[in-house]
Amino acid sequence: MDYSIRTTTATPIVYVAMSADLLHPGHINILKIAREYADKISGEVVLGLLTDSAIASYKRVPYMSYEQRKAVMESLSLIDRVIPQTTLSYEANIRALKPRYVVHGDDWKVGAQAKTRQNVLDTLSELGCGELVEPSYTEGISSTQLNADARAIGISTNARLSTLRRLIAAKKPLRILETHSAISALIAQNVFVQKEGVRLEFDGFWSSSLTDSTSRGKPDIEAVELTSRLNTINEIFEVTSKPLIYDADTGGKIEHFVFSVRSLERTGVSAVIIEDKTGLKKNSLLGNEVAQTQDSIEDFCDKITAGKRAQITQDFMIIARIESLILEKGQEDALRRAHAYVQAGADGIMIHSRQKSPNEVLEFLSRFRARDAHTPIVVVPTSFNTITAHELGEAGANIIIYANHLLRASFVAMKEVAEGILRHDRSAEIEGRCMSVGEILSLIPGTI
Ligand code: SPV
Ligand code: MG
Repeated sequence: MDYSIRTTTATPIVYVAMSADLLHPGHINILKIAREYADKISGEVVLGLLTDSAIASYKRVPYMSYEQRKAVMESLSLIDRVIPQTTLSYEANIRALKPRYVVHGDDWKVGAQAKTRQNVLDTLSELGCGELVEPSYTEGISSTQLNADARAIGISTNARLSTLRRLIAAKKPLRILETHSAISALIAQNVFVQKEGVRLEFDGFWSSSLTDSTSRGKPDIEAVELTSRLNTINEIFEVTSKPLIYDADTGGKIEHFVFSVRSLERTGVSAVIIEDKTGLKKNSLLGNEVAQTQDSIEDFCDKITAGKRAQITQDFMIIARIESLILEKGQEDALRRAHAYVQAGADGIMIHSRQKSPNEVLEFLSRFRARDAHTPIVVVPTSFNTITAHELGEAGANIIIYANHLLRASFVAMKEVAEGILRHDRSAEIEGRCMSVGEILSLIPGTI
């Protein structure tokens, strides 16, 4: 998208920046005040509308796209012009526009936005062009509350499905967490940390064949059928709003895969990953310790193409997973396959590795990106777990999947508690290892 802005204007400017995703009376109040200031100086109100990636850099991707939000805001008579603000920081736009006034609610004096505010003050003072106006915050209404209410109402199938593509366009890397039940998905949905003023949370869920099988006490050999796995996903979707990526193993026979694609789309799954293996599939982390056969490039391309033809929505993604490094076939083979799969219609590539070091994945990323700057790349750093998601993103990966950690963590905790009850012949000693019943009751909406 072209985000260039017209900077030269003789008319004095009142500048307001907003996400304007859930427009409410608090926004209108700010805009009315900006309008009054503009009218006093015969100026114009310029809205710096935060782009999707500017918003995604500090919170969830907005419900409405930039273009949709722009259409809404341009129709307001309070605003003369809408321009993009491509970062959370106002600095670039203030330097370009040299506004007479910048208007923002006074709520940003404390908390995560205080740094942004200070930067506005510093830039205005350096340029000597204007001043900051801070009307008092409108109590009783906020985007955060509206967002929480919207979440409680739920999300439509299509809105959830399409979120993944929007996230990929707006943010890098995405962090995706394995979920094998509604309760594990609730954790992945709600957990967050605040780091240097930025709220970090998981962007979506991974439905792992390994943990979906393990939680049913079955081996990871495509033994759990799609219907059973979709039941779990439906339970997850009942209580969450984030997008989900589905691990479809080999995708099965082409004739079956086309039906799976439609079932996944109908459920609201955003992407399916199929791996280029054939015959009895075993878990990749076993590598060549077990017999595993890689599919031919031609046959796997046919599967991708058939899947792409079968899908009904525009947004559903088919991601091709390359097992060449797992099966020790080398970089050349992995790269040849990656480019062939993209040619066949794959919407993304997953490169897998079971090395402790990230080096072979980093080499793949750098060589693939030299020829293809845009196709999204997925990595699963289960073995090479010392590299951070941020570093993998810098190296060219778009999606980082933490593929099995919630199940592995719960197993350790459950075993310890079960043994503790036997050891002490009562539960008093292990209470501290358990969530309290009170917490359980307050965790799930609708319990009380
Ligand atoms: C899974 O989570 O089931 C995967 C990733 O396919 S891996 O187990 O590393 O093969
Ligand atoms: Mg799997």
